[in-house]
Amino acid sequence: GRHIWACKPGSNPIDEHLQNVENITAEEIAQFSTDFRFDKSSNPNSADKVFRHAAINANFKPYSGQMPQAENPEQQAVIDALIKGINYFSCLQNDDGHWPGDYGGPLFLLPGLLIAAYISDTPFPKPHQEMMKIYLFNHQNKDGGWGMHIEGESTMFGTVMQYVSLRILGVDKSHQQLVKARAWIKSHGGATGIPSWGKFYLAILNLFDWEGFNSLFPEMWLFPKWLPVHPWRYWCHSRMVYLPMAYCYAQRIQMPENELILSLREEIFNEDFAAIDWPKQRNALCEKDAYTKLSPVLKWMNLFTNNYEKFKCNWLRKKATDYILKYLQAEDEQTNYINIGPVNQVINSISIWHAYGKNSKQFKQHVARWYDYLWVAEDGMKMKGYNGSQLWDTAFATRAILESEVGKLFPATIAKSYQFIDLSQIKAEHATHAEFFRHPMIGSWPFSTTENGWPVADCTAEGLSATLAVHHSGLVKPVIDEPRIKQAVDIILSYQNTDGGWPTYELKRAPKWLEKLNPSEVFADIMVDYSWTECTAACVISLLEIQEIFPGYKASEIRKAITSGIGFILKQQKPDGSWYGGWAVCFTYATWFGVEAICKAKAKAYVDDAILTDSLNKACAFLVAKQKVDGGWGETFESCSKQVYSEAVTSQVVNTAWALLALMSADFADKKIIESGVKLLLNRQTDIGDWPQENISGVFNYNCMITYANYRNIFPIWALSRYCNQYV
Ligand code: LAN
Repeated sequence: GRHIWACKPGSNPIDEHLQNVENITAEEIAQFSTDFRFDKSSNPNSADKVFRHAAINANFKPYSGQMPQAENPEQQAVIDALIKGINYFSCLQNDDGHWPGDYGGPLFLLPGLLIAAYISDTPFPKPHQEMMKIYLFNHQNKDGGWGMHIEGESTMFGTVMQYVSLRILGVDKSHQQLVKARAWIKSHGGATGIPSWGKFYLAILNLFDWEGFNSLFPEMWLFPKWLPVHPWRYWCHSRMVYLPMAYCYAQRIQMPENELILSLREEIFNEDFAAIDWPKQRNALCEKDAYTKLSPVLKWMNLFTNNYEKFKCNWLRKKATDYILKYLQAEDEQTNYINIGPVNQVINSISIWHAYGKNSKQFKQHVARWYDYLWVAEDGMKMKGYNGSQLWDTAFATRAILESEVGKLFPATIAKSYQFIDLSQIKAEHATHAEFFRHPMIGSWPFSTTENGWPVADCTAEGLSATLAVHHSGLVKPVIDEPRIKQAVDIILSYQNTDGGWPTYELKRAPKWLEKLNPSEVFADIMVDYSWTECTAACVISLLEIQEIFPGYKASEIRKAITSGIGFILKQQKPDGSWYGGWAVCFTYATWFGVEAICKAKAKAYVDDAILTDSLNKACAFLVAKQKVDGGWGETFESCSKQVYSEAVTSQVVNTAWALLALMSADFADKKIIESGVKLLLNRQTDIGDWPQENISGVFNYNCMITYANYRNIFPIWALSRYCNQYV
């Protein structure tokens, strides 16, 4: 039979095959659910079975190469597991060298895309729609609602967004699951309490009056640049989302009423829609959604900006709107219409559709890119949190495989990943980069692909470290030459903040108090590109590596950068010895980074050795205290949102690997601790060399989780490599 889901997504999954399928039968849908069973109550995380089955069927061969011999059976078991793990993972590698994988998790992305498709009358092909329905239904919680992300408890944001999506996809309101969802919405106060990002999408759909939405004050784009509140200083993700949002707000973009819209107005509100006092709803918030409180300063400012709407100067408004449109089109062009992320992809699409129409070239280019964000797993079709994690995963995988001699048994894998790393380094600047506040990027690496092209500080560091590891292995002829390596170093240096730490995409451009203007109730720390432990550690580590290879290159500058970077890391360490992780779950992740950087710097005597030793001892003591009786470690996503270590019921292979990597890099004296952790990894490995998909691994802005499907392979492989390298 024809299996529309048996596609193999690659770096650019605008899949001809998938797009040209016009229809899907009920039998095929039933077949999908039989082939790929998904049961949220056993684990809300998909194991990426659809892609992995296709890849295994096409590529898998048991390892039949040379077999290194260890001195004793325990060590042999580790070598065997490592070889099996790399062999399996290699068969998932795409022809271009990267590792595709699920990058879903947040539940507010696909609804946005469906709203863009709906208002612009550009529906997805039928099979996509069916697969999306499967996804939306699959992630409903037992109580009838949906969370912000696949592991989260129900929120108004999650529930209303999925509910509206299912209705747009043609599901009847009498469907049992929708009846339950409606009950959840109504018993939690109705959709007036949806957070501001939800209010925005509902306003677009004509399901919320724009009067019920706090002004985004588009004129702020005309502020003088020196003002600390000028939006050019925002964290790029906030900047690039609030930009098209301000356009939509200025234009009051609104779906015309139709039967569905009229019906939805009755379905999701407790009040009579026509009688709702909209201005009163601006700050209304369901208590299930409340994560950050709107600051009094922001409320006061909203009072002013909301009022301004009545007296606004049309000439100024037009000037601001024109500027915003120009800026968002520059972002379109700079990213080849992929955009920096899934949210501005959707809102730029809506803006461009409004400005130029459905048949415009620009809008069609957006629509073509919608498919870059789609992914199919056994839980259905989702929108990913980025256009992928291609470079990031490839760099980690390369370093993981090459950490021991065993990795040299896989030269073809390394040759391919090196090719991807080579291709992904950014080689040119955009003509408009200065005009639109972009950080210089020649020599940098992005998180996903060059087509997306947004440089990231720690992705540059990982790309560089992976490059050096490949060069050191001697497995391939180096093509990333000295000038390119030095460009990467220059970029890393250019990214250091004055506090000694490294940010994500851009230097910290505004003071911390700007966070007071964070208008989102569901994310924290979104206004400023702060320094982070993980980003700092990655950059420091790559600079330490560069020092070994090019000791003469910018020697004193690099030395200074490393010293202040280590200073930042030390300052971030908690009294219990741990570090908080901002980009993965959570303390084990950042503690791995912190420990690794400090260990590597230790040999250099840049910072007082006693201070470093003390920090490492505390970190190791922390990790040892968190080891579970089965030898593993495990955290839940609540470590991120609550900022306290939240132990998972069962050990997690990914957390275990991070803890082991940290302990081994510190060469922790009690080998039994390390061995029991390694045993857990061996016990959890499947026959074919995979590891199970357990809890969700990634996070952003403290409160939203994101899937890293390849982490369950990369980090166990890395930990086993390190073990082989150090102790076998
Ligand atoms: C990412 C993914 C990668 C991540 C690391 C490189 C791991 C990190 O060390 C630095 C920050 C970065 C680049 C990062 C920032 C925030 C992103 C882009 C994401 C988590 C992927 C999705 C997320 C983005 C903000 C999602 C859209 C949601 C909004 C609130 C705009």
